[in-house]
Amino acid sequence: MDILKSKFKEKSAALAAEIKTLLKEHGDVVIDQVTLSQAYGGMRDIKSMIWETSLLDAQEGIRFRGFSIPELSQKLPQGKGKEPLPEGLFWLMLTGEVPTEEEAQWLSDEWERRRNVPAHVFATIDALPTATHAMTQFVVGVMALQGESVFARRYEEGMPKSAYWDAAYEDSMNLIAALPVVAAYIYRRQYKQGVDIQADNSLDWAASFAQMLGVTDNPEFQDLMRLYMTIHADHEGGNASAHTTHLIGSTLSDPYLSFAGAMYALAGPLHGLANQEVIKWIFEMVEKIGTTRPTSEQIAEYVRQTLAAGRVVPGYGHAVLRQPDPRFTAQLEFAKKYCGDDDIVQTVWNIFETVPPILQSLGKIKNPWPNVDAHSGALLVHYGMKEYGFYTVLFGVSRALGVLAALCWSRALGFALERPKSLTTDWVKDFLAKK
Ligand code: NMX
Ligand code: MLT
Repeated sequence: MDILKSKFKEKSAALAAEIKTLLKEHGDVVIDQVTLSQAYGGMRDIKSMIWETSLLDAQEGIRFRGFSIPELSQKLPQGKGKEPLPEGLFWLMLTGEVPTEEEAQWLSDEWERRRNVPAHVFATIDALPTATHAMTQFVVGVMALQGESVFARRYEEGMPKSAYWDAAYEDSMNLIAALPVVAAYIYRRQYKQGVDIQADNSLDWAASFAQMLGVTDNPEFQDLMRLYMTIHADHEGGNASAHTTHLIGSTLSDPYLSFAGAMYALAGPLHGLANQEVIKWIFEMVEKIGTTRPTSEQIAEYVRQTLAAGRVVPGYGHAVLRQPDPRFTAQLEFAKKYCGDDDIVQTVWNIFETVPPILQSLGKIKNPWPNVDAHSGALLVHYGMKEYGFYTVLFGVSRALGVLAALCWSRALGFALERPKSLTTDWVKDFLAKK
C-alpha cells in the first residue's frame, strides 16, 4: 500500500470509530433549524452536511484543515517554485497533516506515474466540433475516462462496503493525474491548431500542466498555476460543484461520474463560469469605452449600465462570504509582485475600488465584495492566455483536488445516500394555516 493511502486508511479508520461513538452519544442533538425563507432561498446556511477537507467562515474566508490561505503559503512545500504545491494541499486535505517536501515530491512522482489517458479519450473529444465550449469538452473527456474506474469495476465484482474507500482513493488519484493532460489537450485543440505538447516529467503537477498548455515559457506562469490550483481547490461542501460531487457520490456512482457532475455545476455563470464572464465583461467595457485604462467614473457608469440591463456584475457577491475573498487577495498579492502595472490588472484593481459602494447602495446585495473570479482572468491575460472560454476548465482541474479528497472521506466514513425532504407550496400553506 502506498504511503499516502496507508496514512489515509489509518486516519479515516480512527475518525470513523470516533464518529460512531459521537453519534451514539449525541445523535439527537439539534444543530440547526430551517426557516421557510431558507427552503425557498437556495438552502443558504443550513447545517446539513459533513465535509472534512475545509471550512468557510463568512468573515475570514476559507480554511483548509484549519489553515488560512496566507498560512498555507508559509507551511506547504513549494518544490522548485515560490508558491505552495497543490500536491501539499491534497495531502493535507486527505490526511489532516502538512506534508514534508519529500512527501509532496512523492505525490508529484505518483501522479506522474498514474498519468494515463487512453487514446479513445482524445478520439472522443475529437468527435466534437472544436468550437464546443471547453467545459463541455472537459466533461466529455472525463466521461470517456470513466471506463478506467476501479470503483465501478470492483463494485461489479462484489466489493464489500469496507473496501469502498480504497477504490475511491485509486480513482481519485488516477483522475487527478489525468486531468491536466485532458484539459491541456482541449486547450491546444481549441486554440492552438491541435498542436499537442507532451508533459515534462521533471516538473510538478501544476508546473507540468502550465508547460502542457504552452502559453508561455515564463516560469512565473508555472508559479501562477501552482497558486491557482491551490486556492481554487476547495470551498467547503455546500458550494454547487462540491455538493454535486457529494450527492452523486452518495449513490455510489464512481468518482469519475461524481466529478463530471461537479463540472456540470461549475459550468454555470453564477458559479465557476463567472471567471470567464469577468474577463468578457472587462473586454467589452474596454472596447466600448475605447481605452485599456478606464477611469473610476467610466467604470462606475459601465457598472450602472450592467445593473440597469438586469445583469449581475460578475466576480462580485457571494452566498457565504461577507468580506473580500482571501483568494482574491492572494491573487492581488501575486499581481503586485509580478505585474502590478499591467493595464488589465490595474483595471481589476480600479473595479475593486469602484464596484463595492455601488452594489452596497442598492441595499439588497448581502456581499458587495469581490470573489475569487474577479481577479483570476487578469493574471491569465497578463501571461498571454486570453481565451477566456477555457478559464472554467482551470477552475475545474483545481476543484478536483478538494472534491475528490472529500469523496474519499465520504466513502471511508460510510456516509449515507443523500436524500433531503422536499415540500410543495400547498404543503407550506396547509402548515401555516394549522399553526
Ligand atoms: N451583481 C448584481 N446583483 C447581485 C450581485 C452582483 N454581483 N450579487 C448579488 N446580486 C443580487 C442577487 O441577484 C439578488 O437579486 P434579487 O433579489 O433581485 O434576486 C440579490 O442581489 C441578493 O443576492 P445575495 O443574497 O446577495 O446573493 P446570493 O447568495 O443569492 O448569490 C451569487 C450569490 C454569487 C450567485 C451572486 O452574488 C452573483 O450572482 N454574483 C455574480 C456572479 C459571480 O461572481 N459568481 C461567482 C461566485 C463564486 N464562484 O466561483 O462560484
Ligand atoms: C466556490 O469556490 O465554490 C465558490 O466561491 C462558491 C461557493 O463557495 O459557494
